[in-house]
Amino acid sequence: MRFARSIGVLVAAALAATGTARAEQVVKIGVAISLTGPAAVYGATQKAGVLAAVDHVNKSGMLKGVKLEAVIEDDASTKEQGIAVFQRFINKDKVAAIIGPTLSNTATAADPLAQAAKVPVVAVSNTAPKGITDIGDYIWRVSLTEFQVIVPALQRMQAKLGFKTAALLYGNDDAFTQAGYAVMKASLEHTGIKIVGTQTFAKPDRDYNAQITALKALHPDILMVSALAENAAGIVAQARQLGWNVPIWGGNGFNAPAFIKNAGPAAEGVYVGTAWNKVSPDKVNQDYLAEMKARGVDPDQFCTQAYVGVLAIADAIKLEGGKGTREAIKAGFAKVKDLPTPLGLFSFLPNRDGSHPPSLQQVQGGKFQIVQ
Ligand code: 1QQ
Repeated sequence: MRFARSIGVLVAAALAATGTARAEQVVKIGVAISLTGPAAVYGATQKAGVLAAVDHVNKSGMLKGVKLEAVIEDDASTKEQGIAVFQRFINKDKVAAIIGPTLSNTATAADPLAQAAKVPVVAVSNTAPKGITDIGDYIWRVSLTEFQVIVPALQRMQAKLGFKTAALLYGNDDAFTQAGYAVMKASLEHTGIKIVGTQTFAKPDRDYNAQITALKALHPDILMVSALAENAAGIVAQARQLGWNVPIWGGNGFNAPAFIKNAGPAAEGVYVGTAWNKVSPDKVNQDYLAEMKARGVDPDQFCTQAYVGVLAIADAIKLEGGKGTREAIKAGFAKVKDLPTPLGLFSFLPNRDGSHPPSLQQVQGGKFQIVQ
């Protein structure tokens, strides 16, 4: 008894001396991602990226006295559920920052709530150039826009294929697929490439034969497609079934390995601009790949961008001297510059969009391979 008491006193004294008796500050991050609905293929891998990054940051000791905690909720790929999840994060969980939502379409509806409540948001997969970060000064993004990826990719694609004409096919019921189409159209026109035909579809569509047949008859040198992964797989499979062997170049929706799986052999040769050079020999990227392998995760671009979203929040907290409040994180974001990440050196631009080098990849042997 006496011994136990004196041990207790000793322990208390030791804790007081080292300061470890003080509770760790837990910084909650709300993660609104699509675990169901048409964007679920992206959400599953985003979740793996967030969880890995939270572990990475917490184990690294880079945020002394601060522990990150992810609160993950399904935005169901819809505006309505995105809004409901944001409301919960803002008012009930009282998170310090929000990552997500998965789709630009959802972000256009949910982000204004965070802006009004002054809760910083980091988009990790929204690529519509307009209507995201311009919502306001609390909205930031890690994901490169379609403009940032497609414009440099177009130069490389043209150098490779030397095409002079193009046909366009896009989803007309989604903020991202519409924005991707607008970027494709503008950059083709700017480069002097003739757009010989344009067709549309909607998310619930599964039969694209009429659109493909119409475009095929125009004999374009290339087909550019702005679609989410599920539609993308159907479009590519049906184009090849119709015997159309035109080079196909997809927008960001194609970046999910699920696209390759669902399209099968028809996916071979398809080009996609990407934000992540997965074969980059850079040490940060190689360490990340090893870390993910140890977790049993085969990361894709979306996983990596979600991981970097957490790194950006952690860096913002560090830059604000370990403060994990909403205001501190927002202020810290403005100082994030040349942060070493698996995406390369990452900075936020003055308009709160992200900046780092983009890449181009092609499906070869059933996998995305970086075009060197
Ligand atoms: C967006 C996208 C999707 C294709 C991926 C989540 O880029 O909605 O902006």
